[in-house]
Amino acid sequence: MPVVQPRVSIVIPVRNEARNLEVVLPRLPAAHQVVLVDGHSVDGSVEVARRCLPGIETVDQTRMGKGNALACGFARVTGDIVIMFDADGSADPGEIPRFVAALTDGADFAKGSRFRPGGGSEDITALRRAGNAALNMVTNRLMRTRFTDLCYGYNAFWTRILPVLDLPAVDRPDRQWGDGFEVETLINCRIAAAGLRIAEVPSFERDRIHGESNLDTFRDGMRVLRTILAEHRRSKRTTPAAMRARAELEAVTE
Ligand SMILES: Nc1nc2c(ncn2[C@@H]2O[C@H](COP(=O)(O)OP(=O)(O)OP(=O)(O)O)[C@@H](O)[C@H]2O)c(=O)[nH]1
Ligand SMILES: [Mg+2]
Repeated sequence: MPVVQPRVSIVIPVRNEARNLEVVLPRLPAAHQVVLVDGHSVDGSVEVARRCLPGIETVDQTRMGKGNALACGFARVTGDIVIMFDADGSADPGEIPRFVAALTDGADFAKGSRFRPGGGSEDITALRRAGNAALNMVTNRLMRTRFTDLCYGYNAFWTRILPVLDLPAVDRPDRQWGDGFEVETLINCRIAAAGLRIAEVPSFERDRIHGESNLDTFRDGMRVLRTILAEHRRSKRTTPAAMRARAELEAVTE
């Protein structure tokens, strides 16, 4: 049964983004829910967010890393659609309707792409662009996908597909694979392996407004490569968890 007017939940991982939140939060369109997942910020990010957007829900992440932050945020979602939204000013809130439209038009996963006509970036360095292109190519070869922008954090999906992502449990105390910046690749690969419908949405990435990136090009690039190889192996075997996830998904989409 298609949802005619889907409720949109915006999930924002935040690690010391107080000055950016002041600019970004007032620009968000009205949404069913905005969830800020705090990553041990020491600059008053949570207080600033509550002041700028009184209805915002805030949650502390349980471990370290952007992947764990997203998993904690997804666990709080009550809407029909999840928007993954960075707090640093790179993601344009004006593009949210485009992501929602891709989903209501039939996609399960709307993947932002800086490299589709109409997209772009003023934030990506030449080195990261080259690394992303290489990792993108490896993924497309192994997973038989046609991604144009593997390592991009602005994406959206129907909440009902969450079981397919099978992200690490949020209540485990020890660090899990998928807790770091590899999370976007992990999600892309699992969606593809499950045979879900992916639509790419042209997206323009702006420069981070204040502060510095949390990403380490080489370390995180290697984590992404390991993730692609691991997800390729995973896609070859159907684990009980994956079977359960697919069965659940079929049950809700029937
Ligand atoms: N909660 C939480 N948020 C994080 C963590 N690492 C990054 N983030 C947030 O995730 C978003 C993206 O992080 P960035 O550091 O901008 O990384 P990026 O956008 O991949 O890389 P750049 O293009 O260099 O900015 C921002 O809103 C960060 O505050 C973390 O460990 N925990
Ligand atoms: Mg950024």
